Amino acid sequence: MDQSREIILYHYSFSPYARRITWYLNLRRIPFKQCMQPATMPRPDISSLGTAYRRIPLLSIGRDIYLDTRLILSKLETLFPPSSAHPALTSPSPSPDQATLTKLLEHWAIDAGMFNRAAALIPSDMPLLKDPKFTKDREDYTGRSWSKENIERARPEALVEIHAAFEFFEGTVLADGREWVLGGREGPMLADIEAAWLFSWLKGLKGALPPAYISSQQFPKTFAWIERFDAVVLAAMKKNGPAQKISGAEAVQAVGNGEWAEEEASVDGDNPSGLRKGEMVEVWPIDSGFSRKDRGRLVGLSTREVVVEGRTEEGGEVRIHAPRHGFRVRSVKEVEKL
Ligand SMILES: N[C@@H](CCC(=O)N[C@@H](CS)C(=O)NCC(=O)O)C(=O)O
Repeated sequence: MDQSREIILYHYSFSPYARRITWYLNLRRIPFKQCMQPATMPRPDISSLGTAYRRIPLLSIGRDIYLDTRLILSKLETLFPPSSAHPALTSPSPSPDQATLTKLLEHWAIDAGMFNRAAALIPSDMPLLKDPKFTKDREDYTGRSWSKENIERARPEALVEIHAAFEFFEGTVLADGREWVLGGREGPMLADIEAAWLFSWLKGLKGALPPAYISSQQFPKTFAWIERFDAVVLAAMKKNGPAQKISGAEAVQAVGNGEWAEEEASVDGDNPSGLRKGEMVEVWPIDSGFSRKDRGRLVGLSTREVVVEGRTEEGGEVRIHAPRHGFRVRSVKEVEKL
């Protein structure tokens, strides 16, 4: 690994979103280090990087910090083009159908509410959900009650949606007996990751899926695909060995002393908000975790990402990258007028 552009993943082991990234990095044999985080706030390792963002995971490459798995995956696709060292997970010339399905599966899993439905199936008697520290933290995060009654009330509707998701895979995506989402026999692609993270999480979460309603009996193709996928990922992880764990202090040092992962972006002069390079802005997610905002000078703005300047606790300059989709960017002047 290029020491000056080290990849560091900040996550906790049971985060299904983080698995999207650990799987991707392992399948493409891209080396990374991991800085393990507590399941609840505060997360001083992350705030010391100079961002207020609370969601997991977060990825730093050198001095660049990337928020949200959708942006992280698309950056990794660009920064690590396929090579013999880093095999591709997307075809070099995907058919329009393949590219469309991959993108739509991302929206389906994240924007269409599948993750929220899956999360509603976490069994209410799981030790974590009996821990008041955890439930209080998630109540602050989501703004809704995490009482046992509330969790149980949401379950039937969530089960129907998740059943429909299994039906969609069984009867449509995998209906012709294909091994992988895009067909072919070489192995899983990004399109598989875009959907498997939810299915694999639910399958492994004891008590989430009632066997009489959702199991390999009703959905043999879908369960076989999840098992195939999990086996390939596990084999890749075994082969690569565990990613080295580093402390928050080591991580902030590596970031502060690192190189930029990419050149400074520019601000699209025609952006409809009329934002200008160098002006102070606030950036925050609008789908969840919206109470924590990053404030900094605007460095880059396109239809795909917003980049702001930040500083680590030790004073090192960093750039914080967030996707435009699912995030809001506002001039501080505007925010202060409100
Ligand atoms: N759209 C975000 C969602 C990330 C997300 O919701 N992550 C969950 C963990 S799996 C989270 O941050 N939960 C609250 C927390 O851990 O503080 C992404 O794609 O990265």
